[in-house]
Amino acid sequence: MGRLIWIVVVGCLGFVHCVVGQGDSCQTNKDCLWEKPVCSKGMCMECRNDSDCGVGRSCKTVNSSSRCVDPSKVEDESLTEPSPSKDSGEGSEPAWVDSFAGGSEPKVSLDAGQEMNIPKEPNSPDLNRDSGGSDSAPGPEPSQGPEPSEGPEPSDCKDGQGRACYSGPSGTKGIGECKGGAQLCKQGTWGACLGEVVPTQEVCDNKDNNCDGAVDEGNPGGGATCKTGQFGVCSAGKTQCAKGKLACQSVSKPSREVCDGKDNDCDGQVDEGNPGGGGSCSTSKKGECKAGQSQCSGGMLQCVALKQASIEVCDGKDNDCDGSTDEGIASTVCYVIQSSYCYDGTSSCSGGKTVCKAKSVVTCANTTECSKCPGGSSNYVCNFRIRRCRVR
Ligand SMILES: [Ca+2]
Ligand SMILES: [Ca+2]
Ligand SMILES: [Ca+2]
Ligand SMILES: [Ca+2]
Repeated sequence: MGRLIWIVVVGCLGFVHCVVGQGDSCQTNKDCLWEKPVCSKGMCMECRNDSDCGVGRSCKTVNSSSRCVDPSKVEDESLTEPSPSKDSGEGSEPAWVDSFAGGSEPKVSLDAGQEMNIPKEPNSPDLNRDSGGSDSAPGPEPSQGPEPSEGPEPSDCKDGQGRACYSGPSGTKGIGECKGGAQLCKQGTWGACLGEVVPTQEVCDNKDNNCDGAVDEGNPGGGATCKTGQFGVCSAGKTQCAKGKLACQSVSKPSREVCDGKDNDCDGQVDEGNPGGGGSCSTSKKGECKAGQSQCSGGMLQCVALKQASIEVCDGKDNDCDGSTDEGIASTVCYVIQSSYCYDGTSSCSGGKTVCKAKSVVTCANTTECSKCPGGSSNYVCNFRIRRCRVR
């Protein structure tokens, strides 16, 4: 009798409705648990044959008590009468409910042929840890068990059963980082899908995170402004995902130097070599200051005068760049030969040349006094009779 009580008490631990005796109140079979699945005359009764137990279970009689059991889980009678647990926790299940209880971590075959470990759930009971047992051992009060308002949902799997699983979008499994996992059946429902990898946002890691078949597409994490460390226009860069890492890539490549105030060829020098310049041009100035050459300056081609303004001299040019040629040149005393005699006079600038206009004949007492005349004294003789410097 004690053995029967123990069966009933322990059998009740993992189930919602349980009373000692032949059944609980019911209206239809749906109100009854599968252990006593038959609603008869308003009470849940023990099974009479396998058909009362539904698919996958059979009606087994142990010690004059009939119950629905999973034949694959029942190896001997000791499993139907589990030893009392040292823990008196609520919701404890007989060992034959959870085929993994007390065992090592199960391995479930995956789609790809690989194996993964499925860790046992932390609350899994282990009623087999003690082989002793006593009829008088007190079990938990049935009334302390969970009391859901409805009976368990119809089982959609067999406890202990494993299967491959994947919750990501179709077409992504096996692509990139995505892979399937495995799940276990527990208490008639499938558990979480363990080990699966579903699509995530693409990041720069040389992997296909979103499982679209492309690795690091769309420059993930890139596009920010950065400095490349190079000179000139090659300095400005944007972060770019390359080979799984963000690097600063130059926005502009080196090009031929042009006059723009920038270092186009990225050699550290701006507008070097007078790019685009060197041609002849005219400045806005006058006279000698008008002729110029194009010069790259300040990022622009400018016409720079070849000559600067200078003192006006008699050369037919506008040396001081004021728009007037040979103007304002002072007259000086000069000497000139006229009719073979030396004359002094005053200078003037005409046609870009200094001309000496004879004024009066140079007189002399000796030849030495003719030295100031054009060509010097050796070019003259002093005519003592008329006292004039006459060309030899
Ligand atoms: Ca991708
Ligand atoms: Ca340069
Ligand atoms: Ca430049
Ligand atoms: Ca001049």
